[in-house]
Amino acid sequence: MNRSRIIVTALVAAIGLIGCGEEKKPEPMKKTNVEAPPPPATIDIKIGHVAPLTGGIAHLGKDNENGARLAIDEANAAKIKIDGKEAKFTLIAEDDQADPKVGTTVAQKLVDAKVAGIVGHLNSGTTIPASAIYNGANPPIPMITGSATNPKLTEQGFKNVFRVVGRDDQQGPAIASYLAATKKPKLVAVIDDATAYGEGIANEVEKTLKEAKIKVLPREKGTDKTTDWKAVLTKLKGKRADAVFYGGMDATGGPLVKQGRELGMKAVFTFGDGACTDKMVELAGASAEGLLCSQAGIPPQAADKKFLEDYKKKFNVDPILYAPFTYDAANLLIEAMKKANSADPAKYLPELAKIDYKGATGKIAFDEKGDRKDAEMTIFTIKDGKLGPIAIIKGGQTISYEDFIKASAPAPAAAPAAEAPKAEPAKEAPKEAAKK
Ligand code: ABU
Repeated sequence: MNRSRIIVTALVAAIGLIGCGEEKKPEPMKKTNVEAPPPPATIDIKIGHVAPLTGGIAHLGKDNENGARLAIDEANAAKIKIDGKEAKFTLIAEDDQADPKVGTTVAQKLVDAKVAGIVGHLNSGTTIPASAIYNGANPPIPMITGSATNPKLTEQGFKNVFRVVGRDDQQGPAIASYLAATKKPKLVAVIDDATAYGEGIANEVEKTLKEAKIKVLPREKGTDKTTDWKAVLTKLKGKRADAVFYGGMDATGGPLVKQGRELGMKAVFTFGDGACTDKMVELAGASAEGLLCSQAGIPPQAADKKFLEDYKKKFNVDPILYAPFTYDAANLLIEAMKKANSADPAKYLPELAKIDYKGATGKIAFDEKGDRKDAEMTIFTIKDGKLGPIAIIKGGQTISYEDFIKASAPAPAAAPAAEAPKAEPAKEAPKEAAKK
């Protein structure tokens, strides 16, 4: 292309561009009276959670805390309205170290922080003294434990105290009766860790065994820190007990069964809920095989499927023991606030007392003492290195775990049930199992 043709082509292109591209001046912003809507009014609601987050049973404390945290996070995502305002829930998680003194200090701290409700504590030994602090607040602060099983908690007459698991005067008879019916021991050794929980459940077990005319050796004791049981076990080995019941937690129960087997004891080792976890396998290895234990509710794997999925997604682990129950406890507080349309403890407490709620652990309603009506008890064993449920006791009736799952609708997440011991399971727990 020669020079003049290039110039002509460029001019035509430029004229074309001017013709096609109408230059529009930006219109000046029109003034309008429409302004951005104000952010919704919010109401900040603090809920306390207390459990041991340090020490030998910190894994159980975290399990409890996770359950409550999931409920709080879900409530925030749901943008619940209370008194016309969007509720912003905050979980204040405290560590009571499973120590009754620390428990009351932490309880006072939460009262001073003006929490609207409490999920906790984990241990009976901390929950009972802490409940007096929450009861003494003005107004009393509603508290729901998802794990403390000593009956004394709800026998104090405090109207602000609730429990979503069963009690040890249900659990003790349930595990003792199952042991008696399936293993038929003639002589049983009973050990406890000298805590409110450990001593209390051991007393209930001993009472039930004696009522069944089974001999019980004089009580042996440790503490909630004992991990060397050799002196106690050596003494018991000489007595040739057919079974050993230990009232205490898994951190001390694991070493107990391990050392018992190392000493050559053939007795059936039996535990309550504090030592009815997978941690027993971790701590005792093959020595844990065949042990019997109980939990004061449905097993975690039988909880609502959506809860189990959401829990796994959020924390990347499965619940260990009572996380489904602390999840329900937090949701119960929130539900009562919704019903009262208020987070004022004085206003929502009456709604909590009369609540009828379908939770991840089933239907929940409280009796006049604040205990869960019709709480289930579950019996477990360890088979092939896995803790699995074998029987459910409810309303004095014992049914196999398979039958319980079949009868539950909608079907919960299936968990492989461990094989029941060969002897006939108890058809009915003794009177105490149904007593409240
Ligand atoms: N229920 C077993 C562990 C908690 C307690 O001290 O009651």
